[in-house]
Amino acid sequence: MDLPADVAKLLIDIPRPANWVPDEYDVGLRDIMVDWPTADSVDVGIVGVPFDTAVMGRRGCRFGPEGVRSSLVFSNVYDPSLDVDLSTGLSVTDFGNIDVLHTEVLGTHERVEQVLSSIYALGVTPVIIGGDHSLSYPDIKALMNNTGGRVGVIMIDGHLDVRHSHHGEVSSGTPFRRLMEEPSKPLRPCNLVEVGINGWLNSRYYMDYCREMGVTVIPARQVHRRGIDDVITEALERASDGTDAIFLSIDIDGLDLSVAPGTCAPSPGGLSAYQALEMVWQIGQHPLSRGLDVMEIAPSLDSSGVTSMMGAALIMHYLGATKTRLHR
Ligand SMILES: [Mn+2]
Repeated sequence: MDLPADVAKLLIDIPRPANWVPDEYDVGLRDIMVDWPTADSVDVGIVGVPFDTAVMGRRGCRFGPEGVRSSLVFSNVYDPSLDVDLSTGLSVTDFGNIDVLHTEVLGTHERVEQVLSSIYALGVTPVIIGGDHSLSYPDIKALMNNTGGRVGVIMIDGHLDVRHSHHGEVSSGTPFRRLMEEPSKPLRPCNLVEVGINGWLNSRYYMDYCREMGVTVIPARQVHRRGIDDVITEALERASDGTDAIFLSIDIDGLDLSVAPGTCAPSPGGLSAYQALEMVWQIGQHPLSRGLDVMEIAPSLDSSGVTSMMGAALIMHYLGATKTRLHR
């Protein structure tokens, strides 16, 4: 596979991690990964974006790609609970990390949009490891650039992320308003579903904005009371209504702080590990699913690496769901 030269030079190669605990009957994710420059085609491509300059609070998620990749090393390609085996029928690569500009938020966004647009143009479904949530703007913009019609977005997050700005600056709290205000093919509010909103951390002003615009907000407490299957059904209905593609964006702070302590703003009462995994499993199998980002994992704020392990498990579920989607 060929990427344009100006795009390829924005990618920093990551050596494939070593296998720590070999067993001749195990097949690990690292064993099935292919090298993209020599592969004929690739179904899913991992892309790291080590950038957290748009976090206004506790930083550290620029090390998210490193933390999550270290946990992915331990992944076997078979999950008995899903009964999915990735050892055949799915081509996975790692494009490495995008060469970001740590002192320039918008300059970094331009690079991310450029790289991911080229990856989408190859027909690859990207799995992006952040990095702060401001980056979901270029992640989703790249999909919009490669889709004839509209894109629907389902996001898991403790926060609404529809701020005008942080005192004039683009931040990790602004990406979804920016997408809805795009001049060309903007994200339609009726196709945006925000799941897991929670805690004493969101302004009434922005909740009112979402209601007035017609954004679907399903707070964490409602998820716990309704049950996750019902929430997924509604989310998919809304995100697929009149759209050509669905993007799933996960801010790890949408999960409960017991399973995601390693992030800027941990969330008491957020989604459980099971609820988040089930969302990825079901949404990733939808015929329109075209990408995932897993954002805001900060290993330096983590407890025993559990947040990185959670991120790796969400990515493995998306790989399993994508294989199922492609072979249906
Ligand atoms: Mn967020």
